[in-house]
Amino acid sequence: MALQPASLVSPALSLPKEGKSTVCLKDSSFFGISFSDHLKSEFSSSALRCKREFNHHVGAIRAQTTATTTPAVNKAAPDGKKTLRKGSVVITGASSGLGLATAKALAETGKWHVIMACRDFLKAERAAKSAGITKENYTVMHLDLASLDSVRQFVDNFRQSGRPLDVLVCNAAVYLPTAKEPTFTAEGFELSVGTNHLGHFLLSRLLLEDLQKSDYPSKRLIIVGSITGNTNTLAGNVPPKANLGDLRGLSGGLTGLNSSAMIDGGEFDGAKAYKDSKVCNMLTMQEFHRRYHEETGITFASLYPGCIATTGLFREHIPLFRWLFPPFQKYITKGYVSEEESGKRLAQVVSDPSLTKSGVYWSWNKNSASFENQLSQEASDGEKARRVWELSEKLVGLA
Ligand code: NDP
Ligand code: PMR
Repeated sequence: MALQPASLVSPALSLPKEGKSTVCLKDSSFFGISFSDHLKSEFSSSALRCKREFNHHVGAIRAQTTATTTPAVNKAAPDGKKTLRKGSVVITGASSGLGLATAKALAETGKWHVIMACRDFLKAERAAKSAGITKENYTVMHLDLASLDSVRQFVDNFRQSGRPLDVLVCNAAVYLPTAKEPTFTAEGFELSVGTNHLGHFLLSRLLLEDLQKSDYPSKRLIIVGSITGNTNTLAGNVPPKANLGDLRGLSGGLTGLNSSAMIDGGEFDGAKAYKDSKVCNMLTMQEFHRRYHEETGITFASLYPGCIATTGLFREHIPLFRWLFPPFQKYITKGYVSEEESGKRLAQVVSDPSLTKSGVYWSWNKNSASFENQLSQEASDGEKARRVWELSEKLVGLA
């Protein structure tokens, strides 16, 4: 049967071209999701064209595994040019999708050693092999973000490995759109926010110290965000919308017992919990920037890599969704990117010398050029960022 993507959305829907436009969506339904009322969304994006002068200024690269005692920049190259040691990057959830594609893109340059921080060791090893990542360019280390003990254990193991930490990428996530009831992490937090936000919050807070110790020229902490957490976009206006409310559920510990499993204190909704977790990711990046950028020189960044409609993120969605979603994104919204392309984008945020600005939420335009995008009002609310930070540090045992 031929697929007719045009029939997937109501004709009442007009999608934005580039730049500033207003989107109006009439009552419509898509993959079981229905809309009420008209949705209006302002799209504003000031495109910033970024040059890719990749590593011209650093010259040749030399491999090195235990760099804690070796300076990042050596003077040993025969041509007299300074050389830079191999960068060391931790990527969470590198066993599939965006994380794996990024690991591959970085490893292929020969300039990075990738620590694949994954919950399933064997799956990660197999994924690295089938992606063709060569042995000397990666290490798999166990990390289950749904357990704070595992996060702490990972940090200990990483430190014992003696590797420096030059870049940390918080990429792993779960998305549970069909769950009727909440499920929980080892410490009893709702699983999506517990994994995507709280696990990464503890990890990045602990590893900040290690990043600070790095002598690499550009140290970065990157937290993957998403368009669906930003209600200033059409995608972010697809119900259920992200909304952290007054954070009463988060302050109650997201346990689903005496308090709600949802950050805003409402009824459990798996799709909303994921989008809320992405708002937390983007707020955390900004709070890191506010607190630590000036003092440490670390670049804090977030990004929307594009709609990678084929990844394992949608594994819990109904089969019809998984079948229709890629052509819908390819032919209707045109927001689709391949895993390979998304990996190149995140690899740029890790290592491109032109993407060192801190506090930025990166996106890419139709020509795959990066630009600094605008976050929604909630995802850029400084006061909310501070409160999410403070509540999160209590929940993970840092305060
Ligand atoms: P995938 O499901 O392919 O990758 C998610 C990764 O997270 C997997 O490696 C998974 O491990 C890992 N993971 C899940 N739970 C845990 C845990 N408890 N501990 C450690 N690792 C865990 O999805 P994507 O590649 O699409 O998602 C990657 C990032 O991109 C996410 O942050 C997502 O929010 C973001 N994103 C994705 C978009 C898309 O269109 N796909 C769009 C915008 C943002 P395992 O292999 O063991 O399951
Ligand atoms: Mg969305 C420009 C339009 C656009 C883009 C870029 C996305 C990205 N989506 C867009 C539009 C729409 N989506 C429209 C108009 C609809 C209703 C017809 C729609 C529906 C939809 C659903 C049901 N979209 C989805 C879902 C999901 O379950 C995905 C989700 O929200 O996961 C949290 C999703 C996504 N759409 C995207 C992206 C990137 C996703 C994946 C979500 C993410 O990782 O943040």
